[in-house]
Amino acid sequence: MQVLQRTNHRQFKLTEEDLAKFSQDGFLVIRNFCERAVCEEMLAAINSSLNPALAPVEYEAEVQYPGAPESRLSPGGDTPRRLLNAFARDEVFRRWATAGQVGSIVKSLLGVSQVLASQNHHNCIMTKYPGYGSSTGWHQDIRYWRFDRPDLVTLWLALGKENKQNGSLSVIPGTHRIHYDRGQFDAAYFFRTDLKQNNELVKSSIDIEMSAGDVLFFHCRLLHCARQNHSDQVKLSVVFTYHASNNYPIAGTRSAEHPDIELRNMEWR
Ligand SMILES: O=C(O)CCC(=O)C(=O)O
Repeated sequence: MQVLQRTNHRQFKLTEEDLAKFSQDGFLVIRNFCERAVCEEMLAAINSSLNPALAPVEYEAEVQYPGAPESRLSPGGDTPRRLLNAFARDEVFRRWATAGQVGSIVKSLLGVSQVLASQNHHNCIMTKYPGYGSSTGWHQDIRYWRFDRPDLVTLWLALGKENKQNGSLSVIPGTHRIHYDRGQFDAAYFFRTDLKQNNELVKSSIDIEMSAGDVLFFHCRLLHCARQNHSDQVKLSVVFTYHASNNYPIAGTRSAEHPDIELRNMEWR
């Protein structure tokens, strides 16, 4: 697995080898990218958004993934899956999502000179609760996104431990480069695990274990999934998505609903 250690933000620069690995595998993990103090600031902001859960919230009962409560009225029906609109929730998320250090990495990964952050996709805090937090089947994030080109990068920041026990992500390296037939996905665009051809690919999946401050950058076509949370603590991750400024969202779709956000030439703290 591609794993880098942060040394100094100002000097942080991906090497040719890192870029070749990302282009090959479709993801990149950087350890200790976000300082503890900034993670703590985000956790404080999340706590005040969770008790009570401040709208807009997506509930587990709404997604109906395996393990989710049957309805909002069932036991666990009020379990949040995502605190939506992280941009508008607290200044710390805006600072983080639009920071120069993030921008320079995303630009290198996409091979472009200017990138924008989307308010319409991800832009959320993933809240995976024990008990009622559901698992998410194999999928590509691009499935519901509409852009000129299927070339976006997501930044996933762990605010605590993410491992098999508490519902970490798994990815299948290289799957962002494959052309798929529509029939390899079900009606909801999940990758069908009843097909031998698909299962051959799933066999090469790897688990992404992370600690607070680690980040995962991944391509919007990369197949990934996540387990349920079998620990006794909620798992919290901050997730934003980026695209080249000349990769336009298709007008009239959800991808174009709110304006994209320019990145700054400043650090997050
Ligand atoms: O944490 C999860 O269950 C999966 C999240 C995810 O892959 C997504 O929202 O696209």
